[in-house]
Amino acid sequence: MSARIATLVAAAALAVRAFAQCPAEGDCREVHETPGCIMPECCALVCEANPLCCEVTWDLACVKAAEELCGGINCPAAGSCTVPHDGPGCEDYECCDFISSLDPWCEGVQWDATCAREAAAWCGIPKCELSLPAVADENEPCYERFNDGCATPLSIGRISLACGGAVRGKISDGGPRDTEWFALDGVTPRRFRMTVHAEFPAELSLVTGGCEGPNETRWLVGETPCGAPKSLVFIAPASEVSFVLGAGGDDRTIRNSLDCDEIDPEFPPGPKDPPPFQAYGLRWTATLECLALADINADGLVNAADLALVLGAWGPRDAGLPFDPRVPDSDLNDDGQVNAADLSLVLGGW
Ligand SMILES: [Ca+2]
Ligand SMILES: [Ca+2]
Ligand SMILES: [Ca+2]
Ligand SMILES: [Ca+2]
Repeated sequence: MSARIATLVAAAALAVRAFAQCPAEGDCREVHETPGCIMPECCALVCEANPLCCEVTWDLACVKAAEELCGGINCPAAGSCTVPHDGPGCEDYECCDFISSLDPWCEGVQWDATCAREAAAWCGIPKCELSLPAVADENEPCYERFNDGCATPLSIGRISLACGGAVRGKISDGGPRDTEWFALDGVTPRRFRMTVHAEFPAELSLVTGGCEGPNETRWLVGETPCGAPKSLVFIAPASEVSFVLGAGGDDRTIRNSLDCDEIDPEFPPGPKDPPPFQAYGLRWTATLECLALADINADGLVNAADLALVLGAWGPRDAGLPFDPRVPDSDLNDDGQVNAADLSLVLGGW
C-alpha cells in the first residue's frame, strides 16, 4: 500500500469510529438530505473537517469539502466491478477497495479491462493461511533481495533446487518488489514440473538468458491464490534459464499491499509509520521434479500416449501460439519443429 493510501486509510479508520454515519446513502459529491455519504473514507474525512455533514445533512459545504479532500477516492462508484468502464472505481465497495489496494490505478484513474479481470479473478477469495510442508527455507528475510536474479542490481543470486527438491519462503512488495529466481541452467533441453503453492496470486514465468542479456520471457502465467498447488510442465531450453515466482497475474504485477512483516534491523519502523498491510498472505512453497524429456504428458512413462502427442503436433511449432506451460510441449529438441527428430527422441526414451 502506498504511503498516501495508508495514511488516508489510517485517518479514515480513526474517523470512521467517530462517525457512525459513514458510510451512508448518497453520493459524496452530490447534495442529499440525509447525513453521511456512501464512500467510507471520503465520508469520514469530510465529517472530520465538518461534523455537521454527519449530523444534519449532506449540503453544498459537504460536497465542496468532498471535492477538496477526496480526490482519488472512488470506491464505490457507478459501474460493475467485472465490466470495464470509463470512470474510476466500481459499485461493489469491498471489491473496489480491495482491487484498488493492489492497483491504485483502478480507483484513481480508470476501471479498465485489467481491473475488471482482476476483480473477476480475485474479489471474494478469502485470505488463506496454507499449511506448508517443513522444507528448506529460501533464507531471504522479506526486507532483503538475495535471490532476485536479474530483477534487481542488488542481487544476482538464484535458488538452486535438486530434482525432487522443495523450498519455502515469503514474497513482499517494496522497492524493488520481491521475486524468487530458480536456476534451471543446462546444456540440453530438459523437461521439468514445477509445483507452486502460494497464499497470493502468483505470477510464474520462464526467463532465458543471463543478466547481461539478451533475455527473453518465454512464457508468463498467473495463478489464483490459495486452493490446490499449481503444477506447470515445461521444457527448459539449452541456455541459462530461470523460473521466476512473483506476485501478480497474467497481465499486471502486484506492487502494493504485500508489506514485509519482519522488522529490518537497519530500518526499523518509526512511531508514525502505518502498520504493515497484506492483502494476501506472503508465503509460498515450490517443488521441482525432473521428468524424462520425452514424457510429454508428464505421467511418468514414455509410451504410446506421448508418441500420439508428437504425431498430433506434427509440423512447425504454431507461430500463433506462444509457449504455454499449460499445453503439452512436443518439440523435444526445442528447434521450433515437431518432426522425426522429436519422434526418435520419444522412441529412444521408450
Ligand atoms: Ca522472498
Ligand atoms: Ca527474492
Ligand atoms: Ca508420458
Ligand atoms: Ca523439434
